[in-house]
Amino acid sequence: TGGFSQAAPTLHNPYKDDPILDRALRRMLPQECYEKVASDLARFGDRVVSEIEQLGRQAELEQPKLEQQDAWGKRIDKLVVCKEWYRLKQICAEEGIIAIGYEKDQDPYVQRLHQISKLFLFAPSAGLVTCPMAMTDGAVKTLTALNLNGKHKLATEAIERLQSRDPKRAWTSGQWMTEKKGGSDVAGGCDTYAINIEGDKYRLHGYKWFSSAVDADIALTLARVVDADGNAVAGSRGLSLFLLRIRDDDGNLNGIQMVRLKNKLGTKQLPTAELLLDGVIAYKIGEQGRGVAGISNMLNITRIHNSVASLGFMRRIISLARDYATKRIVFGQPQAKWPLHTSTIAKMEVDVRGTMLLLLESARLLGLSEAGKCTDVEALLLRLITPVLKLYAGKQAVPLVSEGIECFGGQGYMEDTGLPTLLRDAQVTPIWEGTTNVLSLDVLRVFSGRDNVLQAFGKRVEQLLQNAKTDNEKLNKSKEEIRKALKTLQTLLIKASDSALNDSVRIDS
Ligand code: MFK
Ligand code: FAD
Repeated sequence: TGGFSQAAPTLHNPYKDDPILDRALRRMLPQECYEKVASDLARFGDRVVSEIEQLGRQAELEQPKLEQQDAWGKRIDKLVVCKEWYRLKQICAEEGIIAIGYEKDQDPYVQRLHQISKLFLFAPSAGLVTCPMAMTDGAVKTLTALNLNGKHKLATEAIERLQSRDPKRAWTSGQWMTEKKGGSDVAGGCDTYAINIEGDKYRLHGYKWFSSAVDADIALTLARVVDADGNAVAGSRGLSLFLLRIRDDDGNLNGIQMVRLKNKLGTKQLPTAELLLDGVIAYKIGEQGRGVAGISNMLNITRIHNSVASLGFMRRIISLARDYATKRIVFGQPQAKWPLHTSTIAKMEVDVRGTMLLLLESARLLGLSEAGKCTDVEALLLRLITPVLKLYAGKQAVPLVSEGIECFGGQGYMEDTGLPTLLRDAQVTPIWEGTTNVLSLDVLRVFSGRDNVLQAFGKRVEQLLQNAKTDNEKLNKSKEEIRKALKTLQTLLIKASDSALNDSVRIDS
């Protein structure tokens, strides 16, 4: 009695185990590129299983701490993060998690598809190091888009280091937008002020309410420039974008006090701090008063990364549940032999596959747009798909991971299985980087006053329907239904964006 022990679920190579990723890449990439990418992903998948998974788990078990004073009462604000967290960051550099997205030796869209696929394999094992990676990618994109490379000393160094493959040189970035009064309504909530020292150099004073991965090297943030009379412009047009170093070369904080670390439902591996900015030296980058537009480049990148994380959590719970279904005997046979159980897993699988294809399409469009090879229609589609993908994947993740946890019965609820971490961490994905409602409003922002977006969207759907050649009567009927639904959707979107323009649905209220 009591001698039975249940065989645990096995984590298989997430690339070889994925039912759709390899097939999709084979279809989307030129043959030669496909072979190169597939071989890197298959090798990396082995590394996830043999090394990365344990590091990520340890980061969950050994959570960050903040030591604010030394034994003698001196304020030190020392952030203590486990060595596995640092090792994971080094692995990101070695594996080119950021670099791949920017390398130019392949066809324009190949690098983003490669990078996003690699991140997808990494995300559920990464101990949330994917959060600083998202912001780091967003920072490279933002600094590059502002054309600062070679023109601005710190920005030039940052662009090189943020995508470095050398762990000793590699930097990461933070993204400090949210304040106590508002995270969605950044413009309404921002009470950080910038006082000019000289040229583009300022001192920042304010309080940032959520600052994740605060072990980073640089940050992008928003503040209001104070003029010679001590006044600052209110609202969105008063916000400017700033670049700063968090610590100097000796590791001393740059006019920053870490007030406390957040006590969170999940993302416990990740140090998220409240920061008092008390004279931080920062550089205004981009045009004054165009801070929100400037940081949007970062938002759109981190929103794609966020979708990768949502999908990664969903894929991980399904693949563990599938494996477990062959091992757990219920009522005399493995779960996998019970149709009711397999149909539960099948339903999750279908949901995830659709979102996965949308993610890969966004990566393709992102790569094309960055190479300047996007048509106008494709550029609009990318702008449209990004918030839709983020909100949809985030919204899907929590119920789906919860369903997946249930597949393990009581064991799914046990901390030492590591499974509850997936559910806790999934819960953040619909919240940060824009909540579902805020992103719905962003979709309206895209449609607002731009009939060409509707046309672009309609054209792309029609193109896909035509490509899906079929003589099957049932599928032809579905196509007709999709066409009808598209017409209705277009009418609804026109109405909604008209209302947005007429202020009856105010984007800024
Ligand atoms: C594991 C992976 C994890 C990922 C990393 C996680 C770590 C970081 C966690 C965070 O949560 S960081 C903070 C994230 N914060 C948000 O996502 C804020 C959510 N709120 C919004 O997105 C609001 O819609 C917004 C702050 C943008 C509203 O601000 P405004 O100033 O009221 O917007 P307004 O006036 O409509 O737009 C100003 C300009 O920006 C306009 O350009 P123009 O002036 O040229 O017309 C807009 O078109 C432009 N804009 C706004 N959003 C845009 C955009 N442009 C392109 N893309 C967008 N998404
Ligand atoms: P609110 O804006 O108060 O939103 C509350 C509710 O109101 C939501 O349901 C929202 O959808 C709804 N709402 C808001 N506006 C509208 C509207 N116009 N119409 C309809 N509904 C609306 N921020 C950073 O800047 N940097 C970070 O590194 C960072 N890290 C984070 C880490 C964690 C773990 C978490 C949880 C948050 C982090 N954030 C960070 C903050 C995050 O981006 C914000 O919490 C998020 O954007 C929501 O803002 P808020 O908390 O002010 O909520």
